[in-house]
Amino acid sequence: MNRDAARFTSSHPFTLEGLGWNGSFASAFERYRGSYIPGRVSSRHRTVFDVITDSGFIQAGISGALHRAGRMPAVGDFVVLLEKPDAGVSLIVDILPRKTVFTRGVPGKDGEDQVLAANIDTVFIVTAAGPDLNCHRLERYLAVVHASGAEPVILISKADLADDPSVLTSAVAPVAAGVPVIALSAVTGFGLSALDPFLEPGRTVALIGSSGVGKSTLINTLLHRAVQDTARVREYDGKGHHKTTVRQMFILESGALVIDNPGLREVGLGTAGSGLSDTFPEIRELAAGCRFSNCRHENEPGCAVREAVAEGLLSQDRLERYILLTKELAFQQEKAEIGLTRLERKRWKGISKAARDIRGTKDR
Ligand SMILES: Nc1nc2c(ncn2[C@@H]2O[C@H](COP(=O)(O)OP(=O)(O)OP(=O)(O)O)[C@@H](O)[C@H]2O)c(=O)[nH]1
Ligand SMILES: [Mg+2]
Ligand SMILES: [Zn+2]
Repeated sequence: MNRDAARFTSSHPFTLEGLGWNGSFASAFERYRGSYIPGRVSSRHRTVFDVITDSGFIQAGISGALHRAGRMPAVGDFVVLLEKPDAGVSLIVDILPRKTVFTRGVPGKDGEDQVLAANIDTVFIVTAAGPDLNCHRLERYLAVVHASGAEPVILISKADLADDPSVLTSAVAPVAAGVPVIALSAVTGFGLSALDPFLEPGRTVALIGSSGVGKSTLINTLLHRAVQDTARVREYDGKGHHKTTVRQMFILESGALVIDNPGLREVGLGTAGSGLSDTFPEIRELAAGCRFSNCRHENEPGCAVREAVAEGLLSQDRLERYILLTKELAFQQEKAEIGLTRLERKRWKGISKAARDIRGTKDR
């Protein structure tokens, strides 16, 4: 058991509910009996996964069948484990259907969006006061989060560097479009209590944002808040200065689960189609008044969106970015469709190989 495992088990006797388990996971698990147990993936190393179960923390590999089918568990996944006491290992044999899926937004080589984390309730999009505060990038993050099914919250970190934190929140208000915005400082503790409603027991929160915006520092602060054991605290600080390279789930004293992510260099839109319309809700509403239902709001006659710009109700800037992101999305989707054909072929290969294995026959 490694150090992180020790932190998990020291103060929390786990229940599956505490890990975010619910009725739909339970019914998906029903067909498994006997030596199968459910668990939640807290971290992924190259081929080994850290999994939390109601009896503690284990490490597991994945079954050959999952591997061949190209089904890779992600952090946050609820998985089905088969204990193999003779071999001294646990195997992940299935991934229970995901409640939400957070993808990189950049299709992998097989054209399918890469799943970064699963079953997330809330995503804290972290952006730092100062030069990182970039509304355009926020729009991209928002699109990806909206598409994931998780609820976005914008955090402006390092508020201690600003003279007036209220300026920070109003700076992003035009792109927030109703999404909560919280300015905070992990250093002074300013604004931290505003996170409480999102950190309820069994809720899963993921932090994303560029490298250096203070995601890990914030998690450290949240972990420390109610923890008495300072030795452990120091130990954690020891690696806090390194940039995060491994995605990992932690359990806060409040009972919430938080996932630290490595800084994202690139925020692609992937196939986050639905996310875009949620990111620009005012444009979606205005578009209902356009003469053509497929209006691109460029030079079509009877465009209610351009009319709103002319009347000063919508900024030209925001419309331009919407159009740009829409075009990018169309391009990505086309790319993904091409890739999907390839992916289907790979899947089929996996399935037919598994079938041959079962029959004990060989390809010739
Ligand atoms: N002034 C100030 N500095 C902070 C705050 N939070 C974090 N920092 C500093 O910002 C730097 C980067 O913090 P990290 O927590 O490592 O950032 P990260 O987002 O986890 O970065 P990656 O792991 O590379 O993605 C560190 O030097 C922190 O001390 C804050 O609230 N105020
Ligand atoms: Mg980090
Ligand atoms: Zn229009």
